[in-house]
Amino acid sequence: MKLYNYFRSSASFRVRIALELKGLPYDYVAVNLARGSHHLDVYQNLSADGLVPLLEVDGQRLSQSMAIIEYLDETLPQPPLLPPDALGRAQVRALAQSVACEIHPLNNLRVLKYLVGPMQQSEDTKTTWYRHWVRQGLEAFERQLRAIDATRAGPASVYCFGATPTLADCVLVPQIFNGQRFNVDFQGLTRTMAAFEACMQLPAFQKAQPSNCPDFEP
Ligand SMILES: N[C@@H](CCC(=O)N[C@@H](CS)C(=O)NCC(=O)O)C(=O)O
Repeated sequence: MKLYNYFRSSASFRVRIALELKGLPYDYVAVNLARGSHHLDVYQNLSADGLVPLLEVDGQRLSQSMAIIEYLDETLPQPPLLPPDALGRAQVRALAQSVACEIHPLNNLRVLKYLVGPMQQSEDTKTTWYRHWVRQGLEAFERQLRAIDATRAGPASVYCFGATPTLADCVLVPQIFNGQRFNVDFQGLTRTMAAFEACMQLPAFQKAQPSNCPDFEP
């Protein structure tokens, strides 16, 4: 398996976590987004959308981090990243999508570059934009976690959902790392940050983090 990715990319980080949780070895192919390597023909010829991550597996190329993670979960079911019941799966997917579909698209590299480039906004405006959408999105995430906790049977959750990490944790943790880079205020997001801290105790999350990537640059 070959993962085209970038140490700082949140969507890539999601897949690296899932690969580590599954114990799957992979070749790390760095695509330097900061230097625009994803715009080069060599990468555009591989990737239809020119984004990372891209997973090459069994002669196929898969894009979109959540689709990749679900593929990994279906083809190597242990340890599971989705609950066994339909309701639980819907709740975990909703949590993951709250970050991946509501927060991340407003704040990824091309959107921020467009703000300060063609839209001629200042770096300060860009940062205000970033912090606003991340904070607002994480407040919704916090409410979602609490609402699920209130109705979920069994012992209190350690992670986003239950006693083992799920797809929701694979998506949350990179968003928190990203928010930390922009000094987002996490005050009051106690349930969310408790899940984040619990994840970061696990070797899989530690190994997948940006500072442990071969292309890491401080
Ligand atoms: N929804 C996609 C998002 C992919 C994406 O936007 N990746 C970012 C890095 S986190 C990227 O390649 N950005 C390049 C750019 O914005 O120019 C996924 O989950 O894989």
